[in-house]
Order: sequence, then structure tokens, then C-alpha cells
Amino acid sequence: MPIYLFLTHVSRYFFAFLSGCCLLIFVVATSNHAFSQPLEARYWLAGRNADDAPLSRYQERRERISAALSEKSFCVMFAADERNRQNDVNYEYRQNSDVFYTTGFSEARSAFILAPRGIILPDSLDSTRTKHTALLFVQAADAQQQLWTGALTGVRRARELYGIMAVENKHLRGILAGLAATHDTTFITELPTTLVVKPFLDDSLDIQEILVQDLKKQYPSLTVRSHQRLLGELRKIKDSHEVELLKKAVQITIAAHREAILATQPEMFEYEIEATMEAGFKRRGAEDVGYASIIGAGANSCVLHYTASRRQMRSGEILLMDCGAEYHNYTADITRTIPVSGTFSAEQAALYDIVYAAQEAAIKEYRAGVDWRKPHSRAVEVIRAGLLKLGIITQPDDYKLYFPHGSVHYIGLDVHDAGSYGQFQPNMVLTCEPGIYIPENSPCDKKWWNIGIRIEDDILITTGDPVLLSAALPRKREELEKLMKSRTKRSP
Ligand SMILES: [Mn+2]
Repeated sequence: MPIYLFLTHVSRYFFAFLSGCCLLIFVVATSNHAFSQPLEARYWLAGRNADDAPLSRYQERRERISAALSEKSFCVMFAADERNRQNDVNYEYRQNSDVFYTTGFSEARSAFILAPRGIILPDSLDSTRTKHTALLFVQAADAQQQLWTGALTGVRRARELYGIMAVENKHLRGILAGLAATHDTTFITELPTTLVVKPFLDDSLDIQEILVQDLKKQYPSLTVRSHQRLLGELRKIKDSHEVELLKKAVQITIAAHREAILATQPEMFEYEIEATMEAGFKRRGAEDVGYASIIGAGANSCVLHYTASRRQMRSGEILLMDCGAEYHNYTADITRTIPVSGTFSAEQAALYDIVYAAQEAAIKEYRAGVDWRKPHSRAVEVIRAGLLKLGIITQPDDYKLYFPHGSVHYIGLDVHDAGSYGQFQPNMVLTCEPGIYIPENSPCDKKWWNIGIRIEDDILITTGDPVLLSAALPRKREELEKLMKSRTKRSP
């Protein structure tokens, strides 16, 4: 999935902030008895997307976040909202990635607080007077709601299954107020920017602004920051468990892409390929797609984030498929571009070979210590030279007309995963996705029009050579044509 060329959330100031903080190592005061709890219980209760990471993974992550917080700061993470589709139907629930990363907890209407200085709860909630540095707020296991949507974890089992002190979510407000009054900084969830338009005031605010403004008004001395950047610095380096989950997501995605390639025939609709692709994900245990599948033929191949999948595909057209399975909340991100007929036209082949050569040049740069911009600049060099040679552009800078996005982004819990960009480091997992898109009416010979080509693969940075996780999926033009020759004709 292509990413905007200029990342807006790159945390340039993170290291300045980090060095300004006291680095204090805290042992997160959570009980150890939960380690013996069966994983099935977590799967069963969470319903979907439960991780099978040992609880010690989450505890390690919490300790690392705590170490980056000063004693006067605390972090509050809100679970993702349940998002309404229409009327009384919601979209399927997906947990906020930072909450999941830090706790493994997958339920809505929950929150999580990390406070290195520790929180002593009122006797009514915990009579032991223990200082809790981690606190999970969960919804009560309401019988009526469980009848409709299945088992809820509830307070008691949350403590047992997640190894974190848990209380009911109705206590969040009071505990948050106490922390806000006694700390100088909070790292808080950047909530989704749902725009609230106040039509008569000619004013608009998103809910994040409202929350932050409210906190600032009530606690003028409290600095409110986002925890996304804080967490991004951890999330951009994958631990061994995350690498395994990403490999699994990539394997599932490869198998489904192969099936989609083999299923493609002229006169089919894009949505039929989408069905094959996504069935291939789910049959192999992926809970969802990591992003809306991009499956575009002909003119649609030039639309970077085309998701409608409604068009009938014609022989002679190109088909671009950018699809990734999400497995236990970790997503792959792979793109293949194929000829609907099974054979590339001369123009399609010429452009395909340029993108392939650009990707080959770029992949070589995925090495520890290399600046993250290097692969993209390699890809640009190849694409610019190729477009000039074909006479599609005459000015070197005009390559931007046909290659308008970046080539490199992290993958992980999010398809465009969290973290600032600098030098590559071992255990980062990134995509490499050069492309050429020539929409109709572009200022070039019309024989090039409506050809969009992107090749995208997922790469693990190591201490040595880059590991192309998606290497098993054919990428070379000849290999794709060979694979398509093995198609069986569609039964009418
Ligand atoms: Mn991508």
C-alpha cells in the first residue's frame, strides 16, 4: 500500500525529548501468577486477534515504556472506539495498536494507564495499598451484553489473564483526575480525528482537540503529548515474536496472491479477484485484511488506493493487486501487477521491467546503517532513466508525474507502522514499493495510458543481507507469465 511521500508523523523531536527525560527503570508491579494461564482463555475471551505472545513480552514492553517516562509523567492509552457503520450495526472491532502492543488486551471500552510513580487505589478497589504502576480499565462483564456479543473478560479475569491490575472502566475518570493533578506531563492517545462541525459557529474541532483542550483547561500546568511517538520508537524494532507473526502474515498473503493470480481471467470482475484473495487470507487463519484490498484493472491500476473493486476486467488490461492479510493484528503488505490475459503487452512489459529494476536496485539498500531514504532514491534513479529512455518524460523531474509516492514504510501492527525514520536497524520490517502509473490524458503517447504498475515486497533488516520475506511470490515478469500459463480455463 503506497504511503505519502512526506510522512507527517516522523518524530524528529523524539530523541531531544528522550535525552531531556530522566531515564528511570521501574519494575512494573504486576503479579506473576498469570503466566500460567492457558492461552485459549485469552483467545476465547478476546474473540479475535488475540496474540499468543507470552505475557512476559508485554511486561517487557511496559518496562521499556516506563523507562522512557519521567516520574512526573504518566501515559494513558484509550482502546479504539467501536465504530458505527449504520444504525445499530458497528464495524468489526479492532483494538488500538498501542494498547494491544502494551497489554495484549483486545476489548473495547477499555483504557490503560502506565504511571512510573505508582498509583495507590482506594480501599474499596484494592485494600492491599499496593503501588500499581500499570492499571487496566475494563468494562464490566455485563450479562445482557454477553448474550449478544459474547464473553467479556471482566475485572477479575483481566487480572488473571493479562497479569495487570484491573479495575472497572467507570473508575477511569477519578483516577485520571488524580494523576493529572499530581503529574506534569501526560502521554495520551491521539484519538481518531472525527470532525465535529459546529455549523452556526463556523468552527470545527476534532475530538482529540476537545479532550486535550479540556485537560489543559482543568490542569493548566499539565503538558499533554501523544504516546504514539513514544511507542513508535519501540514498535519500529520488532522482537522475535513479532517477526514470526509478520512472517506468518506474509506467508498467508503469498499463498492468497498466488491463488488470485491463477484465478484471473478476462471478463471477470475485480470483486471476484478480491473474493479469491480475501478467502485465501481467511481460510489460512488470518482474521482480517490489514487494509482495504486494492484490486484495480485498466484505468483503476493508476488509482493508488482504489478499493471499490467493481470493474469488469478486459483482455489486454493490466491488473494491480495490493493486498495484505492481518494475522493476530500483524499485517503484510504485498503488491503484484499482472496482465489480465496472461501476457504483458509490449508497453506493459517495458514499464514492468523498469519498476522491477527499480525495486531490485532499491532492495540492495535495506541494510543496517543505511539511511531510509536511500532505497527510494535508488528507485527514483532507475524510474527516471527508464521514463526518459522511453520518451514518456523529457524533463528529469517529471518522473514525479508517474511515481508520486514513497517506496519505504514500516509494517507491523499497522500497515504503515509506527516509528520515526532514520538509519535502518536490524529487526525493522519494511516494504519496498516502487511504481509507475500513467493515467489517461497524461502528457505522453497514449499507448502508455491506463497502465499502473507497482511491485511491493516485505523486507526484514538483519545484521547482514536483507531478507525478502515475500521472495516466494513470483516477481519477475517472465515468472508471472509462466505462472499464469498454468491457469485452468474458467468454467462458464
Ligand atoms: Mn505499502
